[in-house]
Amino acid sequence: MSVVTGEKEFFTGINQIKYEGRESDNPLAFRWYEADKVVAGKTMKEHLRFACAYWHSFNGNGADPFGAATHVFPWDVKSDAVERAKDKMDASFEFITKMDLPYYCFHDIDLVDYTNDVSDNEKRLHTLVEYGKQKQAESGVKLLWGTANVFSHSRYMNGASTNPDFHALAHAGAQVKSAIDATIALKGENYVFWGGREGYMSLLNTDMKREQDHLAKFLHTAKDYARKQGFKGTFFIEPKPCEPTKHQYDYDAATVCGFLQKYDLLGDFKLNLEVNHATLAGHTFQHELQVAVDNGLLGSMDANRGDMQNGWDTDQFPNDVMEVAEYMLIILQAGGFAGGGINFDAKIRRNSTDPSDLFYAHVGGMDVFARALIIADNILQKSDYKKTRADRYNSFDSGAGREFENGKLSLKDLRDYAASKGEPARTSGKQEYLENLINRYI
Ligand code: XUL
Ligand code: CO
Repeated sequence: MSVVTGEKEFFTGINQIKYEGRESDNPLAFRWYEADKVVAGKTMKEHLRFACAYWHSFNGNGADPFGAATHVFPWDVKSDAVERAKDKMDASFEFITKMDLPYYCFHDIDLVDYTNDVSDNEKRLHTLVEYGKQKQAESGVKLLWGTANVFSHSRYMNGASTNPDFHALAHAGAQVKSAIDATIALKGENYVFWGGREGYMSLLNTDMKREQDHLAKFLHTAKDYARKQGFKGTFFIEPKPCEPTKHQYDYDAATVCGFLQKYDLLGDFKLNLEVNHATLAGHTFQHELQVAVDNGLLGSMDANRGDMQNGWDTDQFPNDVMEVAEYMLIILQAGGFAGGGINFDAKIRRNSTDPSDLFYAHVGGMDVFARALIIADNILQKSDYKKTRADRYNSFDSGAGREFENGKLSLKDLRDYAASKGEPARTSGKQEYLENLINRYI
């Protein structure tokens, strides 16, 4: 990939980030991520399908509930909203190509600021989509997924598609329609629904059943529209248990699996899982991945991490090799993502104010996944990990156990087996042995 800048270079002094290997002491180089290196039959680039999140990297300004913006962006200065948005897109493609990231993801309002005028917003987005087409063609960067931000505007304070006021729901429809149009025009490979306000703050004022019916109807309506426009990609639901609502309807992977089944949405929809959302739901991310894989619904992931001591969505960049290796074990065994990839839904800290900080963050995130991919592949190829796990279940491979799996045994048969065989032997689960494997292959 070659670097693509606009008229002005925004990240001056930083060139394209390259693979320099383990011994390099250059903080702006990859030690593990070698895009074309083949691991387990595919290149790293094909396995990992990294994407840059437009919102955190080019809009998020470091503001928090206690303080104003700390990130001052040189692309955010022109007074005309569309001109400003074009500068931002120049900066974003410069960053993405310097990082050698193959994909990006956006919300509609990340690309250009919106007003309260539906038609004007459609025009603005269309202008940026036309500009984006040129940038994509010049660089080869592709759109992993698009989405609509139907949670920030005050009209969505009671929900978007689950708003008790139909008028607000219709506005969400308008935004989703043009975000789908934009995704299709930019050849987006998937479309995401994250229901930030699709939930409740108090059950005292909420008809939960009616709201969930509306959510499902809305998803069907959006999906039917997109299919009619020729969209071939997958729709992803991104689970999160809470924040900003007290309770979000797309609570976790298992909840969304049940929801998709109940409302006949399987087939078009899969999951976009996020690490920090799993933490908030009281699950490991490995658990969320495994639930998705077991249901044939692993679509994509938002990579980040929370903070062990904080109970909110801190969206930090991933850096824990042990943990990410466990993710990659599951992802590799599942044969990868169904259409999605690894989107860095992560932000640099409020006090990380150098332009290079955004590069360090992505270098670290890409390297930790590349390293984890190699570790997971080694564990699967060289160790007895798979065999150890399979052997735990070998009593079901033949004899009465097999008959039970095939539905051939009655409860009385189970009783007779137990009575005739006495006590089962104690068999170790070998947890520490398996945990040590990861360290052994790092
Ligand atoms: C919020 C979050 C979103 C979605 C897209 O927690 O993860 O950025 O990924 O709307
Ligand atoms: Co996310």
